[in-house]
Amino acid sequence: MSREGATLRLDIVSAARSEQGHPSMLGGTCYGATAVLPPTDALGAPLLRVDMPVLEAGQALCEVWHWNEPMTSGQQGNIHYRQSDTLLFGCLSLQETGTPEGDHPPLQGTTEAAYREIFDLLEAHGYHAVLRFWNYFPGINRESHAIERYRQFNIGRQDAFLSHGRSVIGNVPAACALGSAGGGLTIAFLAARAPVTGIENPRQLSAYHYPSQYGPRSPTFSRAGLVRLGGRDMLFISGTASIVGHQTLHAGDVAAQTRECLLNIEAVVGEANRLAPEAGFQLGQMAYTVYVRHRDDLPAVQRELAAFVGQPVSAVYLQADVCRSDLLVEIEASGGHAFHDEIAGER
Ligand code: 3EB
Repeated sequence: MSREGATLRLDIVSAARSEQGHPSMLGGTCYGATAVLPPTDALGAPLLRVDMPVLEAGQALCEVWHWNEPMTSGQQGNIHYRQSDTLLFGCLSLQETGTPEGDHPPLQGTTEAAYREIFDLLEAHGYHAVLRFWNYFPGINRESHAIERYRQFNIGRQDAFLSHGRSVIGNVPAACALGSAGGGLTIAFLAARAPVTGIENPRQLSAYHYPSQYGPRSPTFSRAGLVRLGGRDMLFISGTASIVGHQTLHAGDVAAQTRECLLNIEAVVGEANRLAPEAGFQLGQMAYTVYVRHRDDLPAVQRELAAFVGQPVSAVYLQADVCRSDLLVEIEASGGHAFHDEIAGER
């Protein structure tokens, strides 16, 4: 059990500040041009480096998780990680390598290898439940071997879940998957010893039941993960897009897509509050990461987010490709009671 009163906090800092480190740093993700990102293991806390333009702020930014329990850091294979008795954050970055036979697309095999390595680590350290996966790789909508790369990724991810005896429907981890500007396959994950409840969205078909028109294997993620940490309920909402049922809505209209995303996030928050009535999750308490396909769409997305959530919104805006070519925006969020106030106090 985590200590009563231990708090998980998300801090948004410049890349330069993240390098100063802090004893409560659990780990995080830095976005920007690779050359200006801090090293992966700055002061022992793992930082995932993602080659992805930061919009609005105009400088590389890091989303850093802080957790006030005693922690230790380590490296196992390709994974850098840091853990307490309660939580483990890890990340890895793999170049895509093909088999000499070349029968499978390289990204599929690299994805499977990455997830197998992650599950090996989590099993060895006794963390069964994953709160969130963050997945980034270049050319997400590009085709090779007669199949779109996002779909190759889905095959490799699902194969790793299956080979580790994990379910690929129902209580699966929350996640996001975005196209970076460059680099290899880069993945971060946050795992807990406490049980995590997968949340689905009543407005959407569960992604793990998507029909085969979106690829031969359905994506393995749930719409959100709910967990109790340090006596508080915390919610981790997956990347959320303008999808109702299983269909993309509002192709070509970024403002309408943003509103639909937010209606989906609102529905997920409603589900979480139904399952944990005492949590009282509110949109205004969440920290948002917003992935915009076209940088010129940023003002419209910001306007819709402010109108829906109210001011001030804690949000990081990034330029990324989204996993269906007709999606223009994807939004993820995390938080819990007092989470946003603590972030606001930090900035
Ligand atoms: C969607 O709802 C949009 O493959 O891990 C969102 C979140 C999306 C996670 C993933 C994909 C993923 O299908 C795309």
